[in-house]
Amino acid sequence: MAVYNHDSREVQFKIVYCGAPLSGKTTNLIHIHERLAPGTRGDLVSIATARERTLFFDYLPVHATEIAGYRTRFQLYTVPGQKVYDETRQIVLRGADGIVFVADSDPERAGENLEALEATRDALRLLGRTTDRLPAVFQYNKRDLPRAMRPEEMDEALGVARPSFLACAKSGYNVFATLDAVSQEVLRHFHTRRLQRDATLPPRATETGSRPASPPTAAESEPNTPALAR
Ligand SMILES: Nc1nc2c(ncn2[C@@H]2O[C@H](COP(=O)(O)OP(=O)(O)O)[C@@H](O)[C@H]2O)c(=O)[nH]1
Ligand SMILES: [Mg+2]
Repeated sequence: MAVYNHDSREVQFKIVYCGAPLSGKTTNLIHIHERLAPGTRGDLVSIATARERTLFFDYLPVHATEIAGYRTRFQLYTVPGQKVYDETRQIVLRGADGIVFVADSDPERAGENLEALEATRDALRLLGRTTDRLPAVFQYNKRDLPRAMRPEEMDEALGVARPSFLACAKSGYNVFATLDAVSQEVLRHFHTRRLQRDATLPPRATETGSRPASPPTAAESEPNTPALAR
């Protein structure tokens, strides 16, 4: 959930990259890290095994623009796709404000995509989140593969009814478009919730004109944009 720090005037959002093992989640974060100016991002923290598989998670903080006088920071995480890391996935997904689901366009990975999508939904459900309301963006990665599945086939296989980004994380194609889309959706949701909340509350004597409204409570933070809906 969005975290406010009134002292440092920062608001933080957590975006989690999910998807099948080896679908390209870490590659997305590596590209983002490489392309952003050092002043706008922190270090990429990757905890991987010797064979470069993500063991725990990857983490990359990204500073964005100011919203209502607050510096906005996006915390990007990846979760390991392997089934054995169910518990880790759960921990990383806790408090997520938005999801990027990275699907592998390799037809041989179709089953793993679906399995990963189910695992993501299960983890969110266990966290008490309504999965049809969490801002999410689907990225169909590895479009450079000659045998890549057709996007419509992938829509059908994954039950995706909304536009997805066709990407090649290895070259960086549409990596930022994906990040922009999920960030916009998270921000839109956040503002909608704040406006809804402000409309139902009497004005507060302690708030000045330039100070944003106080943060939504956890219960109020459930996004209302359809996303991971079946
Ligand atoms: N052909 C191709 N390979 C990719 C692409 N993106 C990632 N990969 C490769 O897929 C493998 C797994 O990527 P990685 O980011 O570690 O996957 P993760 O397990 O989802 O974090 C690596 O060898 C990447 O180089 C892509 O767009 N096209
Ligand atoms: Mg990884």
